[in-house]
This record gives sequence, C-alpha cells and structure tokens, in this order.
Amino acid sequence: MQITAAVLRSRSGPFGLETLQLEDPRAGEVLVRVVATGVCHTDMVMRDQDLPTPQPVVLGHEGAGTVERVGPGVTKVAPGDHVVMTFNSCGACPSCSDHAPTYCHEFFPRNFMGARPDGSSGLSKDGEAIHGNIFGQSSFATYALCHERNAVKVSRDAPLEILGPLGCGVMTGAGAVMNALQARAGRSLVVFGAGAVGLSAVLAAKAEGVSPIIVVDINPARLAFALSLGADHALDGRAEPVVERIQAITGTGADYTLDTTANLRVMRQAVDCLAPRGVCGLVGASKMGDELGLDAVAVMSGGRTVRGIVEGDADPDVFIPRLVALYQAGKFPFDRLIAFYPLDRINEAVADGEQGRVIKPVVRMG
Ligand code: CXF
Ligand code: ZN
Repeated sequence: MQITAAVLRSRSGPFGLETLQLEDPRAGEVLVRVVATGVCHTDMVMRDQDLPTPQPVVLGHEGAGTVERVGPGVTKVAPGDHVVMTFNSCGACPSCSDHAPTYCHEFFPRNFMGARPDGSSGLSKDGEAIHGNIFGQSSFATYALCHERNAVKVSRDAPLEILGPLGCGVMTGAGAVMNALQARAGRSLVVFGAGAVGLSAVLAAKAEGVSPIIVVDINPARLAFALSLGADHALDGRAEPVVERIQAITGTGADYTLDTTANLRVMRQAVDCLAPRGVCGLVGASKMGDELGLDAVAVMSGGRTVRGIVEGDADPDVFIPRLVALYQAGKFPFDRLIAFYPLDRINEAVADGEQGRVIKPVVRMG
C-alpha cells in the first residue's frame, strides 16, 4: 500500500515527507494505522548517526494507532484494536525468557538497524530500498508495520493520540521509578534532568507517594514546570552546590537517584548524593567508551548501588496498560508533557523538543 512517511536522507538532516510503498504484514507482523507518534531523543541520536542506523530511513518509535490488518499467526491483536507500539525484542534469549525484554540480547539489532532480522525492509520507494523496522515500527508515517511482540493492546476508552510516548520515553521514566528502583512512599528521590523521561519519573514518584521529590536541571522554565507536576524541590544545577543541597534537604542523602542526562559530571553527583544503601539508576545513554568515575570507598562502605536501566525495566504488555489505567484514574497526568504537531510540521516538532521549548512533541497523522 502507499503511505506518507517522514524520510531521513542525510546525517542530522531534516525529515522530508515522501510517498512510500509499505509491504503487507508478514507472519507475526501487524499493520497499524498510526494515529500519533512521539518524538524521542533517541530518534535524534539515530538521525545524527551517533548510532549506526543506516539511511535513508523512517524513524519514529513511540507510535499509537489502530490495527488495520494482521499477518499469519498473529493472535495477540486483531483489526480495530487500539495499540501502542513499543521497543522490539527477540522473545527467545535468556532475558526475554525471564520476562526482562528490555535487556534482550538482540536489543540493538532488533531496534536500531533499520531492517528485519533477515535484512529486509517493508518500506520502499519505486524500487529504492528505504530502511524501516526502527524499534520494530518506524512510526513517523501514516502506517507502520510492527510485530505481535511489540504491539501492546490498550483500552479503547483512552485517548489514542496521547498514548504513543508510553511506548518509550514515558515508560522509561515511570518504569525506572516503579519497576527498577521500586521507590517506596516516604522515601526520597532525586531526578537529574527535567525532560520527558525525568518528568515522567516525577509523575510516577508522585503517584507512589515518594517524598521528597527533588529535581535538578539547568532550565528555569523546566524547574518551575517540575514543581507544578508535584516535585517538592527544584535545584538549578549551575547555581547551587547540588550534592550539599540534597544532603541538607534529605538529612541522610537520597534513597534513590535517577540520572536522565548522560552527563558524566551529573552522573557522578547522582551517586555522590546517595544515602547509605541508596540506589542510583542510570537511564541516559552516554557516548560509547565514556568512563564514569566513582568514589569507590563510598560506594562500597555505604552499600550503595549504581545500576543501568533500559526502558524502565518494563514488561510492556503489563506496564503500559497499568500506566493507562493510572492516567484514567487521574493519578498520572502525563498528557501535561505533550504538545501536538501535524506530520507536515515534524521538523518544528523536533526543533521545539531539542531546544527545550516542548517536553514531549507528538506528531499527529490526521
Ligand atoms: C533507548 C535508550 C538508550 C538505550 C537503549 C534504549 N531507549 C529509547 O529511546
Ligand atoms: Zn525512545
């Protein structure tokens, strides 16, 4: 079938709308009419070739839409279902077998390499191969082919146009707090970076009764916004001695910290401000080869933990419907992070997100 997609044809280049051909769904695949899709920082990492995603390519990995058609063997979803598309995973490796698909041993090729495992792409333009299958979806398009495994059925009562970011950025922040850190009510949390992931962590922490919630950023508007979402303290990372301030607020140091910045200096602060037995989650993706320095005695003698977290440790089939239900109950208002753009303004959506004017740009197809 013919679709309209935002195609990337050069490193750091703009997205251009083109008419492409999309194959019919193969065995295990699902054809989705995309209603809306979030823009995630990782799309920009792929755009800038900081990861070796090949071009020309259709990016986009926070799609939500309705199932149009399913390929042979698909039983999990049916035409008409509302779905959120999330990251892809193999379903067979030790992590997937252990319900830990965010640590799939094939995470990299299944999500970043722009092709199915057999090397094919469902996208083309008059015979020219266009890379697709990004995060098993490539959802900067009016239609996307995803897989039974990364299609998550969601309630028809929820507004589909806001749900896409639950597939990556929002799930990453909320899952870091709820699944990975398992942050408890009455314990302290510091979130470094008030972007989509960090603020989703704040919303989840609020829903769980975590207290106090401290946010550190260098953008005053984002700090003010974090307070309006329920953070108790907002610290300007440039103006304040951050570690000392956190020690003063908490008395003991923080029970949990979350770095969403991938800035090595900030990551060090996220470890240095931990209470004894505190846990620091690293969510931001640093550059390959970056080394993080730590106070080895403090980590060892305080029983402190430093751990990486991918996609919020989520089992998406369980966690995304849980977030939808929390949203519907008024306890997780992640729609406050979103600003909408039509597909033909996708470059504006990207610029507003990158320049910090918008927390979570969402591109609507209709
Ligand atoms: C990514 C972030 C970097 C590690 C792999 C998963 N998530 C999506 O944006
Ligand atoms: Zn993402």
